[in-house]
Order: sequence, then C-alpha cells, then structure tokens
Amino acid sequence: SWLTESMASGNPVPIQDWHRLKTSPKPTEVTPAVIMKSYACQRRTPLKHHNSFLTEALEILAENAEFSENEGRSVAFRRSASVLKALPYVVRAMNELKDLPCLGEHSLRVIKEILEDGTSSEVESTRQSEQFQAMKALTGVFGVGARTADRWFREGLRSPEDLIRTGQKLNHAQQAGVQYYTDLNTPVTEKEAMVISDIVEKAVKAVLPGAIITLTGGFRRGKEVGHDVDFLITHPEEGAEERLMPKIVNWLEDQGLLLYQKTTRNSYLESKDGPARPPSNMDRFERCFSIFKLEQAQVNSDTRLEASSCNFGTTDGTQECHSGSSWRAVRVDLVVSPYSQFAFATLGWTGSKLFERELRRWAGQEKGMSLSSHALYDSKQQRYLHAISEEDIFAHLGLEYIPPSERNA
Ligand code: DCT
Ligand code: MG
Repeated sequence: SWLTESMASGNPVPIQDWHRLKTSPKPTEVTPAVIMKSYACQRRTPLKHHNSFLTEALEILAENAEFSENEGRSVAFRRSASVLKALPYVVRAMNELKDLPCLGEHSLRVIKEILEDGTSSEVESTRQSEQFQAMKALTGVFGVGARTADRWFREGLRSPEDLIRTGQKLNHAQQAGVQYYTDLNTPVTEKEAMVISDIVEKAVKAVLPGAIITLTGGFRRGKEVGHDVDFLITHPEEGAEERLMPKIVNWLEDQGLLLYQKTTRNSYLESKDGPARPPSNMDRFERCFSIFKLEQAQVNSDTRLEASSCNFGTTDGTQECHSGSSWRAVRVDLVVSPYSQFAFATLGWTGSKLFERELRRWAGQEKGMSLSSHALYDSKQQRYLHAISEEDIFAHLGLEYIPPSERNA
C-alpha cells in the first residue's frame, strides 16, 4: 500500500543507485530505463520493493530447486528475483525487462505468464504439489535439511506428526525441532528480537565486561520478522573472546533460558571458504545454535499477564498467549569472533544470503580475491587485507558501500 500511496500521490518512487538512461516516454508512467549492475552486491536492494507479486513466485521455484538440491537452478531463480527487487518501478510489461541482467529464459517465461494471466501454472502446481508441501513441512523441523527430508518423503512421511507417529530416529536438534515445531515456525517479531537482545547483552556483559554485541542477520537489515535472531559477539582486546561461548551458555542455562543449545567450533562458512582460511586463528570462531525460552510477559511488559489469562479464546476471540503458554521458543544464533575478524564477521552475518554469495562471487571472479566471514585474501598480492569496518571491506573490493538496509537482495 505504501507503493500505491506514493504512486497515487505523485511522489517519485525512490530510485536507488540508478542511472537513468532516458526518461519515460509518457510522463505519467513510472518506468524509467535503468542500468542494472549484474552482481547483487553492486546494487541497493531495499526490504520493501515493487515487485513482490513476481519475486514471491520466482522464490517458490528457487525453494523447490533447493528441496531437490539443485543449487544452480535455485541460485538462478534467486538472482532473477533479486534483480526485480532492485527495480524502482512495478513491472507491467515484458519490454521493461529487456536490458536487465540475470533474467534467464525460464524466469522470463514465468514472469510473462504472471503478467499475462495473473499467475504462473508452474508456480501454482509447485505450490500445490504434495512433494513441495511435505518438503516444506519436513525442512521446517529445526535440524532437518533437504537430504533428510527427501529421504523421509520417499519413505512416505509428510509432516512432523508422521515423524512422531512412526517413531523415526531423531537426533537432539531434530527432537527439539519437533517438540517446538509450531513456535519455531511462528515468525519472531522485532519486539521479541529486542527482548532477546537485552537478555544476550546481560549474559555476555556478566561473563565478559567490555564485550561488544551486534545484532546481525535479517533484523540488522531492517526486517520486521525473522526465523531466528542472530548475534555476533567480540571483545576489543584480541584473545579476550577465547572460550567465551561456554561461559555465555552456562549463564543462560543457569537462568533457565535455554531449551536447546549446540556449540560448534567450526561454522559452515569456515568449512566452505578454503582459500581465505587464515591458518591459526580460525579455530577460535565459535557458533552456538540455540533455542531460547522467551517469557511472553517480558515481551508484553506493559500488559500484566497472569497464568489464568494465558488461555485460548478470550472474550474478543483473540489468543492472549501464544499456544496458550506463558512462553514461546525462539531460535537464536550466537557467533563469537576475534576482534581482528569482527568486520568480516559482521559483513558475513548480516546477509542476505544472496548478497553474501554475490560478494564472494564478485571477490573471486572480478577481483581475484577470496572473501569469507573471517578474512579477505588477495591472490595477486598473496596477502590478507585488513579491515576494521564493513566500509573498509567494500573499499578493498572496489565496491560502493551498501548499508545493511539495502542488502536485502
Ligand atoms: N548466511 C549466509 N549463508 C548461509 C546462511 C547464512 O551467508 N547459507 C549469513 C547471511 C545471513 C546470516 O548468515 C544469518 O542467516 P539467517 O538467519 O538464515 O538469515 P536471515 O537473513 O537472518 O533470515 P531470517 O530473517 O529468516 O532469520
Ligand atoms: Mg536470521
């Protein structure tokens, strides 16, 4: 509605870093021709954009490709969607797309169908398919990836209830995933994220005074909801952050705030980014996948909640407490980084996933560099490039600085 309002009021639709080639032939139409840079990290992508009716469709196909572990196909659909997110106008006709990069034949076919018929038959049949719905339900269990979900699907399982009913062997993460399924598939609100931030801050300050805590992930990009809350923790004194995670986890556990936690020394990013791997300081990078027990009363601190009011079906038909409980489960990711890697970690954990992927691709293909959440390695100079801020890293990469709120690629 903000879009229709701004268009109706005649205010210009925000144009990010677009270079107008020519103005629209008809002055009333907001369809300027633009030069679209081909890497998402060269563009500004706001959270609220003009083409959700197209991007949501393309992202269904991307998700479906992920379910069948077809990464190339999935990335192709995500790149197409991302280009449309960066457009400063609503796409109404195919000729408005002719100079845009990353739009493959398949994506263009889907877009054409939506523009002509309002929907795409491929997208709708995917959405309705038993396989897509089952994969969505099964990968919606914390700790379950596409491979496991696909195996279960082929064994005839369709939902978390089926996992319980058939007594599937589940690891600890998956057991928690099934147990807190509804909560973990209920979006985390900004308000809930703020309450969690306060708790994490209290925990970290208690075990390491002077530590710095940054909210990363989608909430740092300005998202109003998320599937989890992501934090990055460091300390200005290099080395002070060592063995910090177990202390934080113990503090939280003592307060009864954790429903589940698993601390790992190696994050998935480390294992992927071979060449940029600094040999010695790598193993300090710690990550904790956790599930917090968040008291609803802390979120609605101005509404006094009594046990008796936490029930389904109040007089106005609303539910006062989620699932009729006084608390909810929330996924929280904690990452500890040495101060020297903090800028890289901040950039790497802010996302979006596609923005990160594109940054690494840009570094490798255009700059002969290797970027990870730990470091930036210049292959030509054969040395690591230092950075104390995200701005430094964009500068090393020869990219214009893009603030977090415009990294929603
Ligand atoms: N990340 C990444 N590549 C991945 C997974 C994560 O680069 N495969 C980075 C980018 C985002 C950050 O880590 C946090 O990940 P998520 O929490 O999964 O993403 P999000 O953007 O915070 O999304 P959500 O709002 O759903 O939590
Ligand atoms: Mg997140």
